[in-house]
Parts: sequence; C-alpha cells; structure tokens
Amino acid sequence: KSEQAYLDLCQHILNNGFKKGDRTNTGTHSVFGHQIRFDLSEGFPLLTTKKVPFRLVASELLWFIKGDTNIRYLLENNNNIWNEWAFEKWIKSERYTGPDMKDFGIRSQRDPEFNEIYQEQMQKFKENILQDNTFAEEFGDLGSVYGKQWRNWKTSQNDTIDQLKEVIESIQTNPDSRRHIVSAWNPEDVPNMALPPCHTLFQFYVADGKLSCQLYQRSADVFLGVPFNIASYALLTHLVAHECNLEVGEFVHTFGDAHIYSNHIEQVGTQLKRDIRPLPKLNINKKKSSIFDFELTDFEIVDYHPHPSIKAPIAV
Ligand code: UFP
Repeated sequence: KSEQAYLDLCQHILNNGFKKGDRTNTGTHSVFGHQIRFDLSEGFPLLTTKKVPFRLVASELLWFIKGDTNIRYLLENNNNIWNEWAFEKWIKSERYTGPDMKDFGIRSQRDPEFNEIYQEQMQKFKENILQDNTFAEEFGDLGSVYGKQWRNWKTSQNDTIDQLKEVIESIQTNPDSRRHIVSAWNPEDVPNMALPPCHTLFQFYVADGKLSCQLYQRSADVFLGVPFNIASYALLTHLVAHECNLEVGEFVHTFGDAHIYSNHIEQVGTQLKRDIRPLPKLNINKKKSSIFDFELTDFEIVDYHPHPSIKAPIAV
C-alpha cells in the first residue's frame, strides 16, 4: 500500500509536472508540495519494484548519527555515495595538479574518453583518503553536512548543540511535546555548502505508544534519491523508537520540489510496469539500546525479494 503511494507520485509528476530547468542543466518534470505516508508496522519500506541498496542507506545513516563528516568512514564501508562532493573540493584546491576535471559530473557521462581519465583520478583520490591521514583530514571532510548539524550545530556563543541527543531526551521525558525537531538547514552555512541539505528538517511525534517521524525534503530526485531517503528515515525512526521503548508508527514524507530528471523517464516507466511485492522486515540487535552504539552488523533486512535494480545517471 505504501509503495503504491510512491509509484503514484511518479505517475503524478509524469502526468502533471512542470517542465523545469535546474541547476544541473539536466531538465526535470516537477511538482511542488506533496506528501506520502508509510505505516512502518506494515513492514520496512525498502521499495520492492526496484532493488534499493540497504547497506549503503545504513552506513550513511550511521555516519550521520556519529556526527562524522569525513568520507573516510564511508569508503571504509565501501560506500561511494558522497565521493563526488569531496572530489570536487580536491580538484578545486591548489594542491591538485592532475588533468582538468572541470564539470566532471556531466562530462564523465557524455564523453567516454574523459570518463576513463576521471575514473583514474577518482580512484587515486579514494586511495589517498583511505591511506593518508593528513590528506583525509584536509580533503575527506565535507564540512557542514548532516552529521555536523545534527550533532554539532554551532551557536553564536561558540557552543555546540547536539540536536539528535536532545531530541531523544525530549521524546523520553516529554513525549507529548510538539517540539521534537532536528534541523539541518543552517542559513549561515548554506552559502558555503556544496550541497545544501535536501532533507531539511524532521520532527518526531508520539501517540498511542508509537513513534512517528515526518521529514520535510526541500528538493527530491524522486527516482534515484527518494527510495534511498525513505529507507534512511524509516531506519532512523526504528532506531529512535528502539531506544525510547516505543513501537514504530508512521513515516510521513513531505516534499517541496519533487522532480523526475528528463534522463530518468524511461527508467521510471520500467518501474511503473512492475508489480509490488511484500515489504521486508528489519531486525535490530536487541542487546543494544542507545542509537549511538549501533554498528552496521546490528541490523539486518530479511525477506527482501525486490525486482532488479534500475540504473540511471545521477545529476551532479
Ligand atoms: N537529492 C535527493 N535526495 C538526497 C540528496 C539529493 O533527492 O538525499 F542528497 C537530489 C535532489 C536534487 C539534487 O535533484 O539532489 C540536489 O540539487 P539542488 O540542491 O539543486 O536541489
């Protein structure tokens, strides 16, 4: 049922979306303002109409929860989803003396010869991050991304606020509060960020012994990003509920600009033709309670039998 709401959103955008230009020059179909809901007791919302890589979702979320902003942890876990952002900083630095990498995102898709040179540079970059501590410190750190804002929000008084820790405490001590909010949108940092936070703000809600979570996502790549984002916030809700001794309620996903890139339309068509299968289940290691103690091996997805993954170019 929940997955149908996602597929309906795709169809709605294809039918009714505005044709709209965008920062990446790819072109999109886009709608503004939409909401889908997932009853987490129905199963874990990892889409079944295409395979979604839970391992990458989980390691990225643990990275946020640790307050880590350096891609080294991700690389150690074989997770490459943030590489381009760090690489961008590296090639723009004075220390980079390799071949010209300007607009590597779009060029690597359009020019196979360039792509080869790019892959080689990226490989070298990754090795340096993994092997060289000082290099990793300088070029692996993405700065003010989610981990920083969630765990180390900097105040004007030069203090830091641990929003995630505080929101968990407030859920435990004052469940009825209407202020269980974590914001990643820091207006002071936005001008200096490579990618201003797409998942801008989330709020928890407790009723009937269940914990629900709502995310406001300002900008959503509905084909590539959203399936990932749904799984990530569903997992976060499970982990917080686990620590607070609550059952899971709903994940409510609210969108600002919800778009399908023009080079994803065929892939969306393929997905829309597929039948929905039963959702998998999430198992969490019951021996741990604090969200800050979890490791990748503490959770597993079972009974996941999705249709095959569908490849599509990512807009950088
Ligand atoms: N995007 C997502 N989910 C994410 C993420 C990025 O959908 O978690 F990090 C997409 C949305 C948009 C692009 O297509 O990345 C960000 O571009 P902009 O900052 O111009 O909105």
